[in-house]
Amino acid sequence: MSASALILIDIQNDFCPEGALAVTDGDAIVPPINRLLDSPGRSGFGKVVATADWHPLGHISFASTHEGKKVNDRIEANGITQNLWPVHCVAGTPGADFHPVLDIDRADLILRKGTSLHLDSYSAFFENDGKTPTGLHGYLQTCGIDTVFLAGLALDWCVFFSALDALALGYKTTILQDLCRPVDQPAGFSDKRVGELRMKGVLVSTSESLI
Ligand code: VGL
Ligand code: ZN
Repeated sequence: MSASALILIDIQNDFCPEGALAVTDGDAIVPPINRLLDSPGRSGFGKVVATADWHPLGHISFASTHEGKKVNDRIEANGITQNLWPVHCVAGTPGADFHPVLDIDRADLILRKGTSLHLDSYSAFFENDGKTPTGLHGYLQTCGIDTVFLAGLALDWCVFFSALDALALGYKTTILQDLCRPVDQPAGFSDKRVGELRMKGVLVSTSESLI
């Protein structure tokens, strides 16, 4: 028996237009995701998981945390390269809320990540040290899930690293590309990331294949 989960990555106000770390057309994925959640039998997903980027003030990923650094600079901290971002998804702020139109009530599990002050977490499975678990793998295993479909923001960061980890953990992993949007800085970066995913064995598909 195979069971699948839909994992919705970081569909939060700060990643949508007008947000602190706005992804172009980030909000455009919300209506088709709602339609997918509404489709008969929820398209057969055993579980729906929604993640939220959820940072404390002064988080390591914020450029403003590091004197003399600016957005898009990189720092090395504890042997990990950290990209620096604008202040975003601060725990408990409106920017960290899910997009208001997202049908979040359909989620079985809401998982917060990036909650450690000194360690970021792009992936829904492991923090950026590559080994501190978020607990998602245990949840999915306990529920008998062996197949995951990923959608959300941003394709070339949190969706990308979540897909890589899912694959490495042994899940059959598919990205629903029409239900993702990238940061894509510099232009073309996202295509490179998607190419890397394909090469490693992640399937790249669209929501049409499910409905
Ligand atoms: C993300 C940058 C910083 C994401 C989160 O959700 O893709 N990107 N924090
Ligand atoms: Zn973040």
